[in-house]
Amino acid sequence: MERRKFIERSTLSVFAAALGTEIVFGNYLPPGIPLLGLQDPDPFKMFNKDPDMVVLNDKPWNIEARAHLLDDAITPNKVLFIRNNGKIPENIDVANWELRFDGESVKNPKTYSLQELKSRFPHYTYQLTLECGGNGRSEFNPPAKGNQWTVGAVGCAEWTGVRLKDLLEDVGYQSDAVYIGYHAADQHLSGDPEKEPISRGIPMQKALQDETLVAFQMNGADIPLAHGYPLRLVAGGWPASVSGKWLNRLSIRNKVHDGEKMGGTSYRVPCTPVAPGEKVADEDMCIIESMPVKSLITYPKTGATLPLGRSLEFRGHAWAGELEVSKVYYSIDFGSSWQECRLEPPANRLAWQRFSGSVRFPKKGYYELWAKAEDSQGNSQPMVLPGWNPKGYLNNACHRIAIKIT
Ligand SMILES: Nc1nc2c(c(=O)[nH]1)N[C@H]1C(S)=C(S)[C@@H](COP(=O)(O)O)O[C@H]1N2
Ligand SMILES: [Mo]
Repeated sequence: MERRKFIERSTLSVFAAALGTEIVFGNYLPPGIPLLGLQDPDPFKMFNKDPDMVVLNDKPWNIEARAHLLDDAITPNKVLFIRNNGKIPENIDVANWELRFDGESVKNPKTYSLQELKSRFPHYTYQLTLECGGNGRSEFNPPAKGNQWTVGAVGCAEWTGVRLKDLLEDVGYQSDAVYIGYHAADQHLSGDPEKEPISRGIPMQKALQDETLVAFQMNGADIPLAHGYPLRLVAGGWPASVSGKWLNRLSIRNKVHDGEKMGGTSYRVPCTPVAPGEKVADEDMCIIESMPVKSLITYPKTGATLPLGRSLEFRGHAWAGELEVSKVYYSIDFGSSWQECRLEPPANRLAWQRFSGSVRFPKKGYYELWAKAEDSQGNSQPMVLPGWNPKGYLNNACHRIAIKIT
């Protein structure tokens, strides 16, 4: 029998990981037959996620973390949020997976096999912060349609792959190239094969950064299925929607990429602030690029109690899109006074940074611990909601947790 007729081993191992056990006769599974077990109604088991995560939508799957789950420096798969616009591809034939380069500005269209990508180009590993542009959407008023993310659509996993710039150099492109658009193997919810759930991208200068990867590993193993197996674009510091999962084609464009969810109110905000609820003309909307400065208290969990006289050791992460975080402050008096936290440098550019502090409370009672980060250009997180926008993007308001001193 031809080997081709069977599902590739490494695909099986990803499915096996998702199912939490070996697929005993997996070698005999013909391609095109989806595994029943992958339609498991228990999303936590199916995606190998912590049961403390919160499902916001099941068609498509959208699952967020809670602040205290995100305490690790490198976000493990168990707690990394899932944001899907369409259906996760089910019949991944990794042996025949290809990445094609095309577009108006490509010198000559070129296709690489996954194997070629891995063997022909040097590998790089970076910790990269990916935050959904809609993280924090639930707080906007008037409310914005879409997944009602609170604070957990962010993570900083370790990604390994080849540099997009190395691939672009190898492919060759004309001097009029301005944008890279991605295309992927996930399917539109309507089932219409002509429609793409999402096809976004990045300008050339972001594509050519050292840290912009075409990745095949997350946290030292094959990328989990829900996060883009077997190949993913990863461009840290920008809305995670530009990091195309299940990547199979990159278009080198001579204009701003016009794929699905590049226009209208998708991942675009008013170029200048507007009043909440105001209608905004299409030409006054700008594409979101670098994400704004933000922080998250990951320890303790909100609602923690502590005896009077003990100091609270707290910690979290701060990030600032393309920039570095220069300071993080905390307050226990509702922002009336602020103290500086300890702050560590990032593991590499575009990785989030650990902050920590130690605080004593003056008497028994209810307190809130607030955190506020500032980036290297002096931009600071707002205390309350930042500028309203039609789809509720870019909420980088201060994070706060409740503490009771007994
Ligand atoms: N092919 C594809 N890529 C995609 C998406 C998608 O639906 N399909 N969602 C995007 C969005 S909006 C976000 S926020 C991130 C989420 O990545 P994660 O699910 O690995 O956390 O993937 C991006 N890449
Ligand atoms: Mo997103």
